[in-house]
Amino acid sequence: MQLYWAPKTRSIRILWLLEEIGRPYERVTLDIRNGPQTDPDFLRLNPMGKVPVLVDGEAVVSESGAIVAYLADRFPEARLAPPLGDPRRGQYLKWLFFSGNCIEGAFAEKFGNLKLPESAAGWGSFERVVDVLERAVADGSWLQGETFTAADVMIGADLHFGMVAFRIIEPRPALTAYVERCQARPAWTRAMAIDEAG
Ligand SMILES: N[C@@H](CCC(=O)N[C@@H](CS)C(=O)NCC(=O)O)C(=O)O
Repeated sequence: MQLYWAPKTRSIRILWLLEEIGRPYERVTLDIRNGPQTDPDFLRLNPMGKVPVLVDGEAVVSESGAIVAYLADRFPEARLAPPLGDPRRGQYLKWLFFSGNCIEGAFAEKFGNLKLPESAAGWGSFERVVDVLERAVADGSWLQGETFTAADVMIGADLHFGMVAFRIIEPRPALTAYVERCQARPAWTRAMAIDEAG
């Protein structure tokens, strides 16, 4: 299993998840400042020319939400996803998709200082997304109660970007505490060390 990745990018989601899973994987580091993501060989893996990409035998997966979903199902022994048929899977999938469908848009709105009609923007507004996230973690546990899942990897990494890396989300006690819970996980520490070294 190979992870094509670059330091200080959305690849941290997959690094963190792979460290949670604890199965062997190989890292293929791309220096995206120098353009290897536009090489034809890489574009065959991801025509978007973006990292992360996971190659697992014949399976080639891009888009971090899809990679996270794939890996959590691929290694059920890691217990990072409710199994098929479990009603908790509904909320689990909601949070996986919330990252790409709502948080990415909200962050773009903030970075680009955009103002779109809330009823037309799929994420409503930056404030609405942050309010929903705050309520989701307000009880001091994970998104699905006492059980840490791969959805926490997606949302936790996004909140890290928003609150720590880019500081576009003002600190709020519940969000800060949630990010700290994520950062306290040994797998997060290992992933960050790899990211720093990369
Ligand atoms: N929707 C993609 C976004 C991936 C993405 O934008 N990756 C950036 C780094 S964070 C990248 O590879 N940029 C290189 C480029 O666009 O040339 C995902 O969630 O995986």
